[in-house]
Amino acid sequence: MDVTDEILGEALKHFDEAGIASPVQEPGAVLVLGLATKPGQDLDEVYFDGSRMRFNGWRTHVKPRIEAVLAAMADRGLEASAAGWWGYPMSLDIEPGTELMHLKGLAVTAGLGRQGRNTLVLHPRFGPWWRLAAIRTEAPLRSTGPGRYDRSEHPACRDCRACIEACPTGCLESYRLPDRRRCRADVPDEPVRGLISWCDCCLAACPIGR
Ligand code: B12
Repeated sequence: MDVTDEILGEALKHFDEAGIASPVQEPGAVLVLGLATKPGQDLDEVYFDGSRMRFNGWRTHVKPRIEAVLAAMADRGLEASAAGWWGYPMSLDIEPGTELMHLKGLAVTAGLGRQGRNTLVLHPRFGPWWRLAAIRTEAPLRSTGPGRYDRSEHPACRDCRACIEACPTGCLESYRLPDRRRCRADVPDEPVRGLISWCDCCLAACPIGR
């Protein structure tokens, strides 16, 4: 068992899915982690502290898992850090000039799934009902996937347009969401109570992982 298998084994003690996208940075790799949405594990749970939105679900369910994986990597002498807050990179968190980490592309690169028409990465078992997080490391870990961002059509979506038809605002095009402000899940830069309405219509319509 090499260091890549050991790290993946550690990650899978805490997450439902794990893979490595490499080489996406030189030197090193990105450990891509997936957590399925389950009853009692609502990663979308948010609450408001004044006008600030707090991602309580992510804090409760993802943060301790990320910390456990980081600790296991540190025990092996591997330098690593969570991408963005607790593995969730948002444009709000990244340094000026730094590119936003595209978790969906990384998950595809790591071989964990492929993007569907709803733009989400469809997992063979969970379908769109899983969330992604990432850990950057300089350790030379072995890639678990094709090592490139495959943008070919998802076979399961070829004859299916269920997500496009289910979108209540019509903002979803095949494999693209050209204007995110029209998506009901859009989060304004300065969240204010009442503005957020999570919408899972394009997930609920997907026949994969039901
Ligand atoms: C910004 C953002 C949003 C925006 C914009 C969404 C979007 N589609 O871009 C808004 C607020 C609308 C949003 C909504 C949601 N989001 Co969001 N979001 C993000 C964030 C922060 C960045 C996404 C990004 O980079 N978008 C940029 C665009 C350009 O990327 P793209 O959609 O993949 O576009 C590519 C494809 O179109 C591809 N392409 C073009 N043509 C073709 C053709 C084919 C055949 C193929 C295969 C590909 C392809 O090329 C484009 C460029 O690479 C990520 C976290 C992260 N840092 O990655 C989460 C993330 C993508 N969101 C996620 C989720 C779950 C959601 C919601 C379900 C939330 C909710 N409960 O409502 C909805 C789903 C809406 C939807 N159908 O996308 C998850 C997705 C997990 C998964 N299974 O894939 C992520 C990864 C967050 C996480 N930590 O898990 N989100």
